[in-house]
Amino acid sequence: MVLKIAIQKSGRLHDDSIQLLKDCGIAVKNGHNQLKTVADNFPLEAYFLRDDDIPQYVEDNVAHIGIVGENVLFEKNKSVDVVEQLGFGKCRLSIAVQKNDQYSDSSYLQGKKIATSYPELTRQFLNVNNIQAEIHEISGSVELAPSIGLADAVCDLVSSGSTLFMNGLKEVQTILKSQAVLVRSKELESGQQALLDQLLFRIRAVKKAKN
Ligand code: PRT
Ligand code: ZN
Repeated sequence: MVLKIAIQKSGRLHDDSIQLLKDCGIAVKNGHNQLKTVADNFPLEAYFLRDDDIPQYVEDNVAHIGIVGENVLFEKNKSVDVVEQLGFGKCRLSIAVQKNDQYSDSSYLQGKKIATSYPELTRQFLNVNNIQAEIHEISGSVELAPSIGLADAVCDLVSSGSTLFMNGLKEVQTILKSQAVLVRSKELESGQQALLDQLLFRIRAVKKAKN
């Protein structure tokens, strides 16, 4: 019996994910040159994937559990259970406009064009607020869109805000606060659930020790 975990291969969640396992006493070699690896001292196998693919792998029970940002999880809307918020990878998904624009509330966006890598979450926000706006999906360099005339506003991830600032944008409304979470397949067998319970016990102890 082995518990398979999906972890980001490289990027903002990778190091903290590996460190969390390490703090739990589980040694996983980092996956920069490998796509999967077996832990030394816990029946755990790690798969290193793009974060965007992690919800699907877990929904399909190819990976039993995974670590992914809530932003990606909610955008993808896959059928998995959130087991625990992990306290790292914190950021927010926010609307930003050019720094001289006068944004009072979301009605500003009526009829405008919004560039984002998060079309579903943006659409939900617009629907809830009864705004008709055009969503322009792009996969990277979203912050550039207003200055090159591609969009009037962006909906993008922010942590320090310096990327927005450097691109002449200002954050005007947060639509989602996000952090990394541990997710679980809905199809775990009892043996895997028992391993997850052991892992979770350790994760909670680690979190407690840090507070
Ligand atoms: O290759 P792969 O698809 O796995 O990685 P990726 O490039 O899609 O994601 P990556 O590694 O950039 O981010 C992984 C996850 O980290 C995200 O899905 C979030 O859950 C979380 N996270 C936390 C962030 C940030 N903070 C963050 N600041 N993801 C992206 N950013 C971006 C932000 O959009 C801005 O462009 O980082 C830039 C710098 O942010 P500022 O505000 O500090 O300037
Ligand atoms: Zn990604």
